[in-house]
Amino acid sequence: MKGKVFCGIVSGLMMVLTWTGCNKDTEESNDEPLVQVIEDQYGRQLILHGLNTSSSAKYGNYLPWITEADVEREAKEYGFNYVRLLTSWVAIEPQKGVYDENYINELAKRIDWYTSRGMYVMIDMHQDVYGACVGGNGHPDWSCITEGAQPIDLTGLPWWLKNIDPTVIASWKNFWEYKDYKFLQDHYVNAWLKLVERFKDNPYVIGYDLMNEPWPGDLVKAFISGDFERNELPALYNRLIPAIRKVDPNKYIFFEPLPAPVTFGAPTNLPKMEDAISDPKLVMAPHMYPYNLHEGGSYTVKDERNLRDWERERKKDVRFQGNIPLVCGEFGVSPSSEGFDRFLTEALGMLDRNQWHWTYWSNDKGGWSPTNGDGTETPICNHLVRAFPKATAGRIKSFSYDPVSRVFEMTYTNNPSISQPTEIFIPERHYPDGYNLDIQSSGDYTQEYNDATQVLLLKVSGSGEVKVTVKPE
Ligand code: IDC
Repeated sequence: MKGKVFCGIVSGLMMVLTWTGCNKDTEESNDEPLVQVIEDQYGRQLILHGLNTSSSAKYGNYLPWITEADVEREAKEYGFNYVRLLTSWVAIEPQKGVYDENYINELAKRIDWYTSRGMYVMIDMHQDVYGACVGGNGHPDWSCITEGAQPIDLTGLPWWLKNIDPTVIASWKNFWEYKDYKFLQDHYVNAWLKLVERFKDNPYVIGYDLMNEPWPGDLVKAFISGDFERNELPALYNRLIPAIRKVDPNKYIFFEPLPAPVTFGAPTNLPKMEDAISDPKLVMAPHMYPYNLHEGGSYTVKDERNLRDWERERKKDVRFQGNIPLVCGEFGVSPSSEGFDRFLTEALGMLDRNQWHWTYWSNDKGGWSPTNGDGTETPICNHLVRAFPKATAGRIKSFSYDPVSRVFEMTYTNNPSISQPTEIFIPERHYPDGYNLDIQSSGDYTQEYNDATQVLLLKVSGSGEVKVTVKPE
């Protein structure tokens, strides 16, 4: 019964949001190229693949469960070049105005495990359901202002539905009420600055995900009028972005829309976000969870529609935001869901087609993870480990990898002034009998495969188009 009620709530919300529409009048056209890309310090275009690390960091000592060996495996065996590393406000500022330097040092140690291997770290300020004080995680107890609201019993319902608890609603309402509770957002900004100051000089810390799945207090403003995304949410971003830019003008800043029903493919109402530097480095970082799959069901026709809607709407978003890059910060599926492999094939194909980056939810062992508790792989792993252009000395026109035929294709325009080679990850597991490499280029080229990293290094002269095809023997 409870399940039915909440399905009804969700479907209702989705209809309202679709009907509310979005504030964009850009028309879709399928062949308009994305203009802005994420670049490394050499000017190469990056494509970022990796894992959310970790849900376990929401609790206890707020550190992910990983060891350095797990990071090594991701870099070498899986070819990942990216991580969405969870931290939280409570971990940084457990008491008002008191920062936990010991925690920040431990976090820095983990960050080094990645960055010393040339992997990029995006720091995610995570929360689910506000904070532990109201049954969630992320925001510190001292920031919960519930003003006498009484909790209701929501046991047995999915975790995210706890967001309708009156104590959660009250905490969020006051967090967004900048006029009356200025100190809350001011402290949130300062907690961010603490991290930014610490990590700004590490070129492999690629940027900052301002808030995981920002949730409104006023549900009417969020889901009926759309005003939460037009006012309160950008107001916080417009405090955070200039504050971060004063300390760090270089890294990418990742911002998220209202999570639901954007995650199912609905439009957003976010206005165009402005960076506080002349050459903006903003990245949109929405999540993608088709409804049935997220609740453990199978990949239904409705979910397929969610995925198509998501692609269409996010294309509109990035254009509206000025052709900015996009990272799908979270998507995930249980390997016991019927159709999970078709979902992964379609979702990953869609992300590649748009040159969008991703971090899979999550690396926590078992369940949706690519690895089991004993370290063996789940069926998820073979999907996530795929051929892709990690870094391209030029601009990608298109790339794709077909997990059935195992054909990887890529076309890019070479930029000979970039000193570093193009790096394409070609996982040996998918080419047990070796692979055929075909390179079409008007300029001379040299290529070399590094067995240890499973990366093809390609150096091309001239500024012509280069076409790379990899096929199994
Ligand atoms: C989930 C974890 C689950 C935990 C729950 C609440 O998988 O074990 O009980 O959080 O903390 C999100 C959130 C992300 C969720 C994930 C999967 O950002 O924290 O993790 N999800 O439900 N938004 C949509 C899905």
